[in-house]
Amino acid sequence: MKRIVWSFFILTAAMALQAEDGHQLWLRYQPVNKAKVVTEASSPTISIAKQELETYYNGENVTLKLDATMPDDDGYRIEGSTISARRDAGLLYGAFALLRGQYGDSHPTFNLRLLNHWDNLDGSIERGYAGESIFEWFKLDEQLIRDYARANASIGINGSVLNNVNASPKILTTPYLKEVKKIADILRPYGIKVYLSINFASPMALGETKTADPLNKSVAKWWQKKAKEIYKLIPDFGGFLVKANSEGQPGPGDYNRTHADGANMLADALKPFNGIVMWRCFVYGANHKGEDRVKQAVSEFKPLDGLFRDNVILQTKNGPLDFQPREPYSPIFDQIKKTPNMVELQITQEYLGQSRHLVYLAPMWKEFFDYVSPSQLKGIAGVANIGKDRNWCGHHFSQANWYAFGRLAWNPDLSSNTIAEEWLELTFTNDKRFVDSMMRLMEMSREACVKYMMPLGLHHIFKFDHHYGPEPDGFIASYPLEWCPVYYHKANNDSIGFDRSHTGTNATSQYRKDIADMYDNIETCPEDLLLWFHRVPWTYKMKDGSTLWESLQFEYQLGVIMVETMQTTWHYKMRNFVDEQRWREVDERLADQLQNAREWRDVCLNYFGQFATKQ
Ligand code: GCW
Repeated sequence: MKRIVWSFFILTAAMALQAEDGHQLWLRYQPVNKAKVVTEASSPTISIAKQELETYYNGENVTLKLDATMPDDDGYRIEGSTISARRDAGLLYGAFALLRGQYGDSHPTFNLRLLNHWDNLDGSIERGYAGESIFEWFKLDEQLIRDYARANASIGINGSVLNNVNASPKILTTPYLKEVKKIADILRPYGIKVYLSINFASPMALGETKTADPLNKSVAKWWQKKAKEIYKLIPDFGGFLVKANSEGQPGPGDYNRTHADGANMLADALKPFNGIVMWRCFVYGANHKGEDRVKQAVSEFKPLDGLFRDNVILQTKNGPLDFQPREPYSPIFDQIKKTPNMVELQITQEYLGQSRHLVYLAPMWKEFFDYVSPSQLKGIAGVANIGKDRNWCGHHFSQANWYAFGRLAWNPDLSSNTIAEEWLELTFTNDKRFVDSMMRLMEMSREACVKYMMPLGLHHIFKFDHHYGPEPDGFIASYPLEWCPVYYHKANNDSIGFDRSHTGTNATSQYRKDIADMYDNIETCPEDLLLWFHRVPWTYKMKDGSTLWESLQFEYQLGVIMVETMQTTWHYKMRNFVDEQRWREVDERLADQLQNAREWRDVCLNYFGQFATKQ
């Protein structure tokens, strides 16, 4: 009897261990304990590479070799059963590549491949849809942080900004810095550096200076001392990320100083330790109040180009507005030539159905790289979608966006399909019947989202503040116009759309010549950005001869049909390929997504129809 109970217990425990709750991400290798790893080099990073291979590699022998003749980056070479790299992080990346079955030479396109966490010190996450922050101050779950580090290392991410850009000054106090050090110590062997977002007014807010004026000596001194303290605890600390004079955050503008004055003061404090400042260009409503919001970043930063220290990088969102499902690229990337640029992508789906909708973002990011060459960029940052939810990202398919971000940060030439295929095989099964269908489904998911949320270049018609559902009639007189949907679509009985051509705000002129010409002319402007750049009569003839109003109805309807296809495919055809829990959780969310897509279509067409059918 006793024995039966005991074995029952073992059996259920084993089943519980195998429960497919998504926590293992794309790292579901089974231990085979077969490989013998030979290496003369040693470091904590190499030990991790060795352990991964010895546990999970299904081959006999692997040699890990540091090779000083290789290019000085995080790349690696896998030849036969030997992995060579210049740096030990390269050996770790090579080990994960080998586990994925990849061979040959591989070098990262960007040296800075960073996650930006918008995590607050109280555990909440701004625009986070997967539970609370994994960075639990003063009660760190070290194993969770280690799992996080391993997942990042497996896709080549090499930096984490731990806290929200709307930063609390408290992060720079000694007790918090000691906690940051603990996290840095866990991340380091995985090749990941720690960075912090800082509040520009920190010294003043903490009561240690009377002002935060960047040209004030006591302020600069405070930052120098703070840098010293940080580097004593964390010798390889990466640097600061700064949101200044934006959406109510303090900044140098509060003292009539420029962004360059502010960034340079911080850069000087970090310089002796090789730290960098990533200064965000997401600014509007301050110095250029009243100007078309999509123009304000260029207006603000272009005159400062060339005035920044060499350890300052300007970090700009991919589009000029705010992480909409489809935006043209930000013209900053055409205009800022003397200062290094970084692009900020958003992995967390603030305006793309959050963790309720299946939207694979790689096609959107690839679209950005169609216009902005990676060679123009020094680095890439992704606003993370990670939280304490058991499956990390809230939606099993949102994990694909974390994965895709890392893979594109390493190699932006990879196709979104290739990445989806890799991820599906690692995360679910390599059964072709599943993988082929799901690749198609993932690839169409972003276009579906654009169609049911913002067809033909409509934008910012999201519900106020939480940005989840539709609110095309949104207007609250006491809010800045730039937060009101009606300001962006400007629908009336004649027309709809925002004229950003030379007859309007002339935002098109901020682009390089060929692109400016293309967007400016209604005939050559891509139809999927038509209402972004042009004000168009409802009766306007589209390229296929239908009217604008007919096309708008068609697009909304098609968006819904695409989600129906996604939902139907998963519901009726994928069940046999996926474990019960993950199948059910995705199925429930797809049902919600379909309902939401219908709501978007109905609310928007009802609203716009009031105008469109008036002629
Ligand atoms: O997208 C908007 C978000 C804010 C965010 C801001 C920014 C962190 O709605 O929540 O604040 O952009 O990027 O600074």
